[in-house]
Amino acid sequence: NSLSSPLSLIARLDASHENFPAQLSQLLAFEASEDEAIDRTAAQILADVKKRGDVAVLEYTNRYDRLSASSVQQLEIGQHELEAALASLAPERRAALEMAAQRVRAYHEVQKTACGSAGFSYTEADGTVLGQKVTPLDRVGIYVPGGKAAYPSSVLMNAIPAKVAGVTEIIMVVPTPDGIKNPLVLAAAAIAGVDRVFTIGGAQAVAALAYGTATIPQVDKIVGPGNAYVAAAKRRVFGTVGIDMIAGPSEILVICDGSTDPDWIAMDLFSQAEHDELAQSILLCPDAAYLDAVAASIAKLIATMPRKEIIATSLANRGALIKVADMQQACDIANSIAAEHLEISTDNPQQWADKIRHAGAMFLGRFSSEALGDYCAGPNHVLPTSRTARFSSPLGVYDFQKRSSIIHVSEQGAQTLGVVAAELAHGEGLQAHARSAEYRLKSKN
Ligand code: HSO
Ligand code: ZN
Repeated sequence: NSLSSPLSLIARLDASHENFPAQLSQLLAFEASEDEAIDRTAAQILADVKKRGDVAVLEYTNRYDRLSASSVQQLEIGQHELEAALASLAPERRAALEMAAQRVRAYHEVQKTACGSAGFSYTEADGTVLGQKVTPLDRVGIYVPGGKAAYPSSVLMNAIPAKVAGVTEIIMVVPTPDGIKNPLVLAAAAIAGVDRVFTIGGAQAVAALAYGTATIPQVDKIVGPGNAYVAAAKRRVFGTVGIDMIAGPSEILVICDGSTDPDWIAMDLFSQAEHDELAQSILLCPDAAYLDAVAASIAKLIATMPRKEIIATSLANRGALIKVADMQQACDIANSIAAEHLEISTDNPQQWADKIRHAGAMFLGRFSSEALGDYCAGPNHVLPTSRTARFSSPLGVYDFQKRSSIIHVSEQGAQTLGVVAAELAHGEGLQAHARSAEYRLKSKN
C-alpha cells in the first residue's frame, strides 16, 4: 500500500498536508464486490429454487454444504434441539448470552415506544380523521452466516428487534457445512425466540425465504449479513421481499484527545481489524506524540493477538493514524467519513458528539469501547457501513414495522375535498376519478 512506509504496520497521515484529501479518499475507497460471475450464479440459483422448490434447495445444500438429507424437513432444527443447545452451554456463557439478550431487548422496547409505534391520528374541523397505523411484519427471515462470521451476538441483534416489533414468525437459516452446528448460534436463537431454524445457506436459502417452498414458508423481509452470493441474492430478491441492507466490511473511527491509555485505543482499533482483512480502523488525534504512542502499542500488542494476520493485513491495507489540527477538524473529518462506529475518547465527549452528524453508532467517553456495544450495551450492532450512515440507520424495531395511512373523510369534508380532487382529476384527464369525487358532492345530487 502506497500510504504506509514499508516498516510501519499502519499508515501515518497528517490532515494539514496538501495531499491529505486525496489520501483520505484513497483510504476510504472501497469497491463493494459486485462480481458479475457471482451475480450470475446467484441469479441461476434463485431461478432454480423458484422453479423446483425443495428439490433444488436439497441439491444445492448437498453440493455446497455436503449435507445429504432426503427432504428439507430433515434440515429443520426443532425447538427441543435449540433448547438442548442452550442447556449445553457453560453456565457463565449462558448467563452472558442471556444478560446480553435482556439488555438488547430492553433497549429495543424503549425504541419501540420512542419511535412512534402507536401511530397517530388527528381530526380536522369538519370531522375528517387522518392518521397512520403501524403494523409489524407477518414473517421475517434471518440469515446467519455459517463460516468465520457465525456470530451468536448477531442472532440476538437481528431477532430481538423483530420480536419486540411483534413479528408473528421468525424463520432463521444458517448453513452448517458438513453438518457442523454452532451451539452458541442455536442457543442464541432459543433465547431470542426464533420460531423455526433451517440448516440451509447461500443464495438457495435466500431464494427459499423469498419465494417459499413446500417446506420453507415465504417471508416478507430478509435480514442479516452473508457472503457475496448471499448479498447478490438479497439484492435480486429485493422488491419481492424487503431486505435490511447490504453490509460492507466493519469500520471503527476513533477520535482521541491524547489522554486515553494508548493500549486501550490500539486494542479498539484491533477489535474491528480482527473481523476481516477489509475492515477499517482509523484514529484521529491532535497530538502527534500520542499517535507515536499508539503506533508503539500496536507494534507491541500485535504479536499477542491470535488473529494477528488478519489484523495486520487490515491495518496495513485500510488503517491510518491521522494527525489533526484540533478536535474541531477531527469532527469535520469524522463527518466526511460517516463511519459505522465512532469512538469519542475524551473528557466531556458530549460537546464533540454534538458536532457529529454522520455515524452509525457513537461511543462516548474513554470507557465506551466498541466491543461493549457489539455485545451487550443494548443498541443494535447491525449498522450502516461504507459511508451509508449519511443516509441510513442502525437496524431497529422500525425495520420490522410498516405503516398504513388512514383516511376517514366526513360528509362535510367530502364537499371541500371533492371539488379539489375533481378539478385535479379533470386536469389529468381521469374521468372516473373526477366523477367518483363528484358523486359525493351534495350540490351534484
Ligand atoms: N462489530 C460487528 C459486530 C460484531 N462484533 C459481532 C463482534 N461480534 C459489526 O460491525
Ligand atoms: Zn465487532
